[in-house]
Amino acid sequence: MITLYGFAISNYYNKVRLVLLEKGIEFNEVPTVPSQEAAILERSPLGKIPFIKTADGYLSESQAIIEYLEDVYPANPLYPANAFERAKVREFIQHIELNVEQVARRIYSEAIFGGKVCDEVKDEVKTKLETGLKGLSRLLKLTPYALGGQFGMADIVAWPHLQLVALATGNLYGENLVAAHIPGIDAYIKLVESRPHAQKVAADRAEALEKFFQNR
Ligand SMILES: N[C@@H](CCC(=O)N[C@@H](CS)C(=O)NCC(=O)O)C(=O)O
Repeated sequence: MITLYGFAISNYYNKVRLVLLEKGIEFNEVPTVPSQEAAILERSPLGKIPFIKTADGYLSESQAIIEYLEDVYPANPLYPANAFERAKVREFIQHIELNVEQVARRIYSEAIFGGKVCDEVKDEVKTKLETGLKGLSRLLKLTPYALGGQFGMADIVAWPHLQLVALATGNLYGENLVAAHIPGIDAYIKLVESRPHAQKVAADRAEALEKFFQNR
């Protein structure tokens, strides 16, 4: 049985959790916060979440995890059967994480958690994020799912990341940069959230966020 470590306010945790739910894989969850403690660093080399425990050992990095899950549990496939289409999904995921989510991550401390980010970083992130989002809009099809008519890995990755980037940019710049560069994104998010597993992940995220902000 797979054990998933992390917490429900994390977009990367929710990406892995949604894969587990959509594929119908049985799993346990162990609430875990990122940490530099030796016991966590042995399982996830930078102390980040999510990570999983498998029959063969621990595995970190959400993309490595979901690829592993797809390989080991082929039922309910979330990647297309065709090799080129599969590569296009991976191209999309790489792009959204490298050029959109990881760029936006630098402003979360102020945009979401009430910390402070210097103006230089805010300006740099905005420029890079606009470039990343323009690129993303060239890959996105929204017909009606991210890359075509079939729900799959591209949606599982786009859904948590784009919502967070939309929230963060709206809060910090007074403009939701995701909506500004990707027309139709709100309807797409609603479409993904019409799926029962996404609804569960969204409800658990809302509850975890409420608790997180109450306890600060
Ligand atoms: N590339 C990693 C990113 C995971 C990540 O950034 N997790 C955050 C929580 S959303 C974390 O653990 N942050 C703590 C830290 O950066 O030290 C993945 O795909 O799993």
